[in-house]
Amino acid sequence: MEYFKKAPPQAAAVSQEIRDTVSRIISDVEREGVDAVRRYSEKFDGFAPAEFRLSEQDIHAQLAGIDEEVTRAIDFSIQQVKHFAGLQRRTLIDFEEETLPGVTIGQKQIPVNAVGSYIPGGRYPILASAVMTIGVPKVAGVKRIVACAPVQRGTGRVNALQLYGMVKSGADEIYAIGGAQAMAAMAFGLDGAPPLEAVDMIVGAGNAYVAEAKRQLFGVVGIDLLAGPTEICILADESADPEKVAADLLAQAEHGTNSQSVLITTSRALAQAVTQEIERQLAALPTADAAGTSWRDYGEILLVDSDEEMVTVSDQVASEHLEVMTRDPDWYLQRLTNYGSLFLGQNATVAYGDKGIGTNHVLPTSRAARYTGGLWVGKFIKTVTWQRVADDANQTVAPPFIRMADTEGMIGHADSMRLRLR
Ligand code: HSO
Ligand code: ZN
Repeated sequence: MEYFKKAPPQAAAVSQEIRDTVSRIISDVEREGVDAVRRYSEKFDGFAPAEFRLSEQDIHAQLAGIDEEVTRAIDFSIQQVKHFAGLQRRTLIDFEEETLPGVTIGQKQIPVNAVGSYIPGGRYPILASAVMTIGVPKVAGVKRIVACAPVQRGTGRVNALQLYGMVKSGADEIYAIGGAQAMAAMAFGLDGAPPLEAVDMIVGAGNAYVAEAKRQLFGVVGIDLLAGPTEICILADESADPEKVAADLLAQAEHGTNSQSVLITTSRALAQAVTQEIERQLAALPTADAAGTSWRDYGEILLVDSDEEMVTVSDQVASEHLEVMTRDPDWYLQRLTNYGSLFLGQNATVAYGDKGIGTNHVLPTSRAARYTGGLWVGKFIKTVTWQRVADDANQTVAPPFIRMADTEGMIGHADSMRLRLR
């Protein structure tokens, strides 16, 4: 493997400063509740309302006059994502089996009772976020979905189109709270009339503070995964169109100034053409400040000798999004093992997945694709187990387990089983 373009070395993503700030916010919200939330909201968002929960009237008023063409587009996204989540739900089955005469063991799927979803503000008011983190738990059968979103600076209001997405995706309660304080509020609950009852799991992407809050709150509540800056990796041979390759690299690079875009190719000519295309497209791209910085600081082009090496190197990169623009994308589908979501062929651009073709856009970053997939309906469902033992079956299972327990000195365990033999 040869670097055609190599990114300069970077400092660690999560600084001690972020860890300490988040830890202080979390313990303040745990101790002081809504007063601490109000203090941080005032400090970070210039917003200190009496009540953070949006009432039906607030929501109604804020949704008046929003662009109908956009709401239809959001509806389309919700439909596709919920449809696919429903198909995935079918793969989670309940079953039981008589594993020994009289011993029946089973598994059962139970949705998490209450989920808190964070809808990020940030550089762009991403409209599909609510679809991914509210629509999907809805399909899972989660009974109560709480949404938190920051207000836009100076307005004291959540983005109206994002709000539409939250309502349409199925949020039961919506709060205008942002940042780490939102994550802590959902995890611990807040007093009030009515109170915000603590949820069982918090999900959704956000900035470094939100991600760090999730990490620190894991254990108090469940989390989905720790989403860092967006990543894209493209595998391309000489058959790929440099214009599309460059556009897709830049599309994810525009997320922020630290998005990682990687091209792995067997073709030096393509590497050259893509490099030129990126400069050409950056010159006209309104978001070139972010995209250009990301490309300069994090962008890489790797030259490899064969299709096999392309697979090996790609599995090491383990990118959040992986595009395959080669003669035979299916060959790669069969062999690649590490990615969050795979986009096959010249047409399947990552942006389709981002906006709601059906797959989830909350995906593993920072090489977490080595050990997990992304957010999906199954993350909101607990696969639990159960067992039942008929009278006669005690004779089969008790003796070996009594022997084990006696050997361990766990006499209480042994006695509880001996009772079943009487
Ligand atoms: N690529 C982002 C999701 C997104 N991009 C939504 C644009 N809209 C993280 O997977
Ligand atoms: Zn994106």
